[in-house]
Amino acid sequence: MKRIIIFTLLSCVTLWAMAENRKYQLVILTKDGSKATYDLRLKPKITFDESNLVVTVNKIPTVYPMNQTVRFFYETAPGINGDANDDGSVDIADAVCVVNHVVGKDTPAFNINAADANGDGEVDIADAVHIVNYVVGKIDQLAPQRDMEQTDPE
Ligand SMILES: [Ca+2]
Ligand SMILES: [Ca+2]
Repeated sequence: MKRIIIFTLLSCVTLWAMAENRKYQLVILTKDGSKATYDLRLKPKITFDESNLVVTVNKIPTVYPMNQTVRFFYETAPGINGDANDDGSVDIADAVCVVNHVVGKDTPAFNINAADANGDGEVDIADAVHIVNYVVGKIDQLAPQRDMEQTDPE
C-alpha cells in the first residue's frame, strides 16, 4: 500500500515537472554512494517488485535492490550550456540556433542562458563559434551555465 502511495506521488511530480517543461532529473542514491540520474524527458518509469526498485528508460530496465537503495527523488537538472535550442544535447543545431537568434530570425525553442556558451554574459556570434568548436572537439568544455535573467542589465 505504501509503495502504491509513493508511486502515485512520484507520478504526480513527474507530470508536474513535464507540464512545467523544466529540466528535472530522477536521482537514485545507493548505499555504496553511487548516484544514478535520469533525465525526465526520457520518461523514466518507476516500478517496484518484491525487493527491487526498477527504473525503465526506453524499455531498458535498471534494477536497484531496495536494501541497497538509500533514496530516490527528483531534482532540477543542471542546465547544459551550449544547448541553445533546449533539446537536451549540444550539437551543430545549437550553433545554428544561436546564429538565427543573433540575426533576428525566429527561434521556436531558445534557451538564452544555455546560448551563452562562452560564458561572457552576452549571446553573440562568438557563442555559435564556441559551440561549433566544442562539437568538433576543438575545445573540451563549455562555460558553466549562468542565469542571464538574473544578470544586472546595467
Ligand atoms: Ca541542442
Ligand atoms: Ca557569449
